[in-house]
Amino acid sequence: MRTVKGIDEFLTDGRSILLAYDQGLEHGPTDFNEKNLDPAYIMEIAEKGGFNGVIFQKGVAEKYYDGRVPLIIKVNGKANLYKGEPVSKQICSVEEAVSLGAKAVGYTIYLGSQFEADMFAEFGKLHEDARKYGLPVIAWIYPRGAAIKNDTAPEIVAYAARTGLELGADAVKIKYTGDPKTFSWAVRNAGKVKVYMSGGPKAPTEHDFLMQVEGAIQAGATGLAVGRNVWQSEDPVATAKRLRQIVIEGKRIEQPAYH
Ligand code: FBP
Repeated sequence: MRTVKGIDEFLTDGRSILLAYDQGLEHGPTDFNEKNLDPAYIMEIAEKGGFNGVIFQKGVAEKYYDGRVPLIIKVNGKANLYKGEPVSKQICSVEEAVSLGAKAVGYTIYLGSQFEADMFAEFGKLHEDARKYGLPVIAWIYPRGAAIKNDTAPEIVAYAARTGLELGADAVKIKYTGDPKTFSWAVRNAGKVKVYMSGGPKAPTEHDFLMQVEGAIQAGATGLAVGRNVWQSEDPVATAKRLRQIVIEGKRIEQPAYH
């Protein structure tokens, strides 16, 4: 049996929080304010917030990554101007990711898209390349396209998790179903593959987001790979501290006071 030890670098007591910052390509600058448009600020949050890894595209990694936290390079990506069936192609090789200091690589698959087969094939090659370097592969598996009516339906999220296991991912990054019971079905379908919950757009309140995080952890998730809910927060380092308490220390969140 082949094993990839590298992913353990991201784990603290078996859990971890990863800071995602590839939205400049995936969504464009409307996600940013004057502070968080600067990747140097994100490096600072990653370190001060105690993140176990930071996720960049290769261009940001080349110019801003300074080694303060482990690096994960997203090796494929797309912009969101074209609104057809989604497809994301590889734009950075494993060799290049390693030369930039990556300790793992990430790849997005739009499960259910008309172009799913292209991404499966490319992921297969990437997986083979990554194994040569002993590098873990994290699969962002996002069901999307005309065939997908509800991307957070329990059976769709569980299918995404299972796809990660079938394709050889070491970890999958999937959306939360909305409750721990259905999310635990997804986690169980992922088998030995580690499950990271994806953040999504900034929740109406931080408490709403923390409830999702707690639900995912109760369901057996390894952790979070989150972006906007951290770096769009008023105080990202304080938000990160609360995330660590739930994910790493296993604390329960405090209920808000109702008056
Ligand atoms: P967020 O926590 O900001 O949602 O980031 C997680 C992430 O997977 C990013 O890595 C990626 O850029 C983005 O979500 C993709 O978002 P979308 O679901 O809109 O394609």
